[in-house]
Amino acid sequence: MIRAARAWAPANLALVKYWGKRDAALNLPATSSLSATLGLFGSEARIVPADTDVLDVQGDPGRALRVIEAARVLTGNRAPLDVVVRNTVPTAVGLASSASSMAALAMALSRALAFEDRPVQTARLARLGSGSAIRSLFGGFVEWDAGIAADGSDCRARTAFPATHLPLAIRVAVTAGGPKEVSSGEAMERCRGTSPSYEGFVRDNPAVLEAARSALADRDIARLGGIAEAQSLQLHEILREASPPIDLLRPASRDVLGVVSRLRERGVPCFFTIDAGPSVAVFVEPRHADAVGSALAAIPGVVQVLEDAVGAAGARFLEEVE
Ligand code: 2P0
Repeated sequence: MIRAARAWAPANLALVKYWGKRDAALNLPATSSLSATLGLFGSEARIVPADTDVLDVQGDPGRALRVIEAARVLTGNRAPLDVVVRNTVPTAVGLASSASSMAALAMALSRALAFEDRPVQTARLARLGSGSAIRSLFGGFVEWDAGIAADGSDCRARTAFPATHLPLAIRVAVTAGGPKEVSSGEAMERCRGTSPSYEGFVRDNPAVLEAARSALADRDIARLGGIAEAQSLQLHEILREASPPIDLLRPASRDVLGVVSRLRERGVPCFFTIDAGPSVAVFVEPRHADAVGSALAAIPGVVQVLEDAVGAAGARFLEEVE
């Protein structure tokens, strides 16, 4: 028996980065991370009973199949499913569409296959689809512990601070369309195996996370921004150091960094973060969001500026199912 189910999950942006796995089969991260959940951009998953499996997933269907198979192993329910997953965030430009889509899918499966009273299992399934998806289950500023247990039982995520603790607007400078050439999972493995500074990145992670947590507790945008920008630059340095090198940034991405720095010199409290793609997200006090948006839109090579903010809520069920 399958119940019809619909779920929505927001995307998230990493301030302290997850990069590399301590266990690839269980998809356990080598580093703990801290992210901000978005308010508007995300993904919707819809599941209805079917005669045979139908999978219509925007993005990588392999990830979705992994999550569905894990849900079937968990419940023993192998009834056919009609699954649709749609993103409201551009796919594969480094805006965590796999995070929101896999979080939405795991949520929808939990209702369709009746394990919604087991949130730890929903979190495990989301993480199997995409590591960072576990963070999209929660709202506000989210911490995801790498943990040390071999079975992943201490690899958990939670809201560390609600969105109201430090209200921030987000403007995303989209600098290129089209899918990424290297998947995050493959890029992580290459960095782990070949980038000289990867080991230091992992070693420094607990201290970086603690500093970010303390900056957030103090509502100190300048300190938090310094950490997020350093993490982003370090991530992309590790990528360029890999063999063969991975350079995900475009000239316009680098131009955005210069504009953010000039805005800050003019007294606008803002900072950037870049995940695994060429787009750059800028966090800013809401009263300065329009100024940041206009400055980003004026940069040649910025094809679109997305408007969002740190969101209060993580993944949730949508009640009506057509
Ligand atoms: C993050 N990223 O913390 C980091 C920073 C991108 C840059 O997590 O292999 O799709 O599915 O666990 O979660 C993107 O990688 O990787 C990511 P998998 P995922 O958000």
